Amino acid sequence: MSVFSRGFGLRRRESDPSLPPGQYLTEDFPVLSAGPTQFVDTDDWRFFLQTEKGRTEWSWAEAMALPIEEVATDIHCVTRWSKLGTSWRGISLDSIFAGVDTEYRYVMAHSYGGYTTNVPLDDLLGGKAWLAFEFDGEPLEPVHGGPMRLLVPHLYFWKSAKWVRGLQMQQNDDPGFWEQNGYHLRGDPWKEQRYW
Ligand SMILES: Nc1nc2c(c(=O)[nH]1)N[C@H]1C(S)=C(S)[C@@H](COP(=O)(O)O)O[C@H]1N2
Ligand SMILES: [Mo]
Repeated sequence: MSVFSRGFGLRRRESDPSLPPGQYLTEDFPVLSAGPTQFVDTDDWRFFLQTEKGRTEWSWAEAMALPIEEVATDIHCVTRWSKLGTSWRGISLDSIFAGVDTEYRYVMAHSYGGYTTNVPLDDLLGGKAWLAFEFDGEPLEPVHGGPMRLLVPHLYFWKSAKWVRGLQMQQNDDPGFWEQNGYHLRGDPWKEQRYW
């Protein structure tokens, strides 16, 4: 009986409509970093937005004064794990970009430690992306990108830059770290945009 239930559960999972094609469920939270974990004190943390017209910077206190949102979302790594129903707190990128004037349509996200990833501006606006500083009701751990990471859950998780330091507007969709190494320029998990 229990064997039958397990088998049934497995089949249901395989056809789970919240799993993008080729993804498998994980219950834990794997750590994937291309380099060493960065330890950035919130006293030293700064966040910049650089456009062709100028630069805006936020201290930690200034960022915390922006509207803070609760985010419940699924996340999908290109290495095929997906984690459903994760909960975060963060600042909408709409708040960061409010009042910012730019003609450029692409963004390069920069991290402490040197990681970069490119994202079209449209994928960061409209309630789709956040600067996240809490996971599961706790301050975001350094291994997962604390004190602050980008959270762009509708794209593969490599776009969610850990230890995010700033965003630079760019005229063209120039590739970031993984994108230069063969990952797709956009990375939509529902279209399986893994590599190119
Ligand atoms: N700064 C930085 N951000 C990063 C990475 C990294 O190596 N450095 N790896 C990316 C990849 S490939 C994934 S899958 C996720 C992993 O996030 P996690 O370690 O919190 O699971 O972070 C993304 N953001
Ligand atoms: Mo990844």
